[in-house]
Amino acid sequence: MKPQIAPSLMCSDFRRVEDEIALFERRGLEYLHLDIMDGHFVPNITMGPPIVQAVAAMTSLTLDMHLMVSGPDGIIPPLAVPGSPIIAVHVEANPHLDRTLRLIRSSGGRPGVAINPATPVAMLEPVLDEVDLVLVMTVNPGFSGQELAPYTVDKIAQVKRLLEARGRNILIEVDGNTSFDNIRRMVDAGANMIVAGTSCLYREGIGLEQALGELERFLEGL
Ligand code: S6P
Ligand code: MG
Repeated sequence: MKPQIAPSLMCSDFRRVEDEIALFERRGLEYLHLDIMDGHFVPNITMGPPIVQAVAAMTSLTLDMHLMVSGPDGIIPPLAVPGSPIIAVHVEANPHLDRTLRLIRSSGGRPGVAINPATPVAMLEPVLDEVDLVLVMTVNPGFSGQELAPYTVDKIAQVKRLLEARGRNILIEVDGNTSFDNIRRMVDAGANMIVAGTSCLYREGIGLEQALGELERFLEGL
């Protein structure tokens, strides 16, 4: 199956964000990736519940929320939006990961777990049967436009093997420097959902619609 494209909203041109989201809908995309940062777990701040709610009100795309937030439980209820959103939390951000995943499920979300480049995949093992998505960070979270941490591609393959051993066919999302060359290796390793940021979709000197067409054709040719 063709990998899913999840455009990263933090890379959008906020002067025309509604038009950009409408383009994704017209082209039949299913997901929109929202990066939620707290200035503590990562050294940047992006958006919180009011913006997430405003985006939810303007689209029928499934929101794919990536929480880069220390101790995220308090922010999960205000992120409840219609349409079974994905809410992925970092394994490093919380000593009570199981509780958080249950809270996401009981708030109407689909729980996901995210992992930083330098965190071993073994940290995910206990919760692999509890989540609908694994998010493998291939850059250090916090910013777009960064270099790939090359050793993370093998972590995608490790996650894929662990899931296969459990007979679980869930989303394996990859986030960070998803250039065309890197996407090829990431998909070969097992990724089936690509966060599309500045490396493949929101590119300098090329319109969003044209870039999306190129990305779609590239994925079809894989
Ligand atoms: C980074 C965030 C990502 C970025 C995306 C940007 O912390 O989680 O979702 O928005 O990585 O992509 P690129 O191609 O600019 O690295
Ligand atoms: Mg992200």
